[in-house]
Amino acid sequence: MAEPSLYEGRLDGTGMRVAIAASRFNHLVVDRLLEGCLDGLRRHGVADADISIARAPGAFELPAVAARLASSGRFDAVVALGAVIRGATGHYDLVAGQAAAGVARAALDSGLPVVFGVLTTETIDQALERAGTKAGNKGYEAAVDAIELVDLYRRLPAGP
Ligand code: INI
Repeated sequence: MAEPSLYEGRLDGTGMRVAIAASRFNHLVVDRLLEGCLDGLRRHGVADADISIARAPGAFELPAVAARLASSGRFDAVVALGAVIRGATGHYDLVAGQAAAGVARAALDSGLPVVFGVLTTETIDQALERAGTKAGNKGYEAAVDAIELVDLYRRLPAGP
């Protein structure tokens, strides 16, 4: 009996070129995500010379910036980092929803991994917990996800 085919990405980022789109809004939180993301990339073999960082004003702008980076042909993956905090905005749902949908669309349109490293929380404390304190660092996780996906895409059968 033949075994099922299993495709899984490995966590070796050697030689991978990664772009990070990071928003400036709530930079106290997002700068911690950026640190975590850089740490995650470096620890998995991505060279600093292969990392580019673009700063967007807010999470609402991340999809457009990520889409440009993804379509540039210069990167193997894009990581979008931001923090949308309900306490800080009356249009939380709009900003968070557009950021999520837009990042997903950038991934589908470009065919590249575009990872959603955007925190969506009720309070600044919850955001800080996920940016390098009690609950890990979503930027680090996003970096590891990007490396895994680049390798997975290389292994998956190519489309027509
Ligand atoms: N942008 C964020 O990244 N996080 C937020 O919590 C936020 N709030 O609170 O409004 C936010 N707003 C700005 C938005 O992303 C755009 O930059 C702005 O609307 C201009 O298009």
